[in-house]
Amino acid sequence: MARLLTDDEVERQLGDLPGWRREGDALVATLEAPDFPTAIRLVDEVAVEAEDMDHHPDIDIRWRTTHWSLSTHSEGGVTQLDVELAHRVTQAASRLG
Ligand code: HBI
Repeated sequence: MARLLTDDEVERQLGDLPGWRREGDALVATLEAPDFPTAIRLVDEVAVEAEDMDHHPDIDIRWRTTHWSLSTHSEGGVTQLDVELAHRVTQAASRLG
């Protein structure tokens, strides 16, 4: 089971995650897609990765804008699972353009 990361560990790993920040017990990011179908494709791609990880994001979808909040609910904060999922969201977004 993933353990809670210390504040320093989170800050250090956010250095490799441009566009992401710590907000309370979650890592958050707001991403802009070129259009609504691309925003939905991003959510769809991440859904497959999240299911594979058995670790799921909270997503707010508004037209081309998706807001992502990643937290390990069972631990009540940020774990390495959230960092890994943030990388996968970022990679999927860069693949989709
Ligand atoms: N996803 N973000 C997130 N946080 C969790 O604590 C979590 C999850 N997906 C599944 C899950 N916990 C558990 O139900 C399974 O790991 C058993």
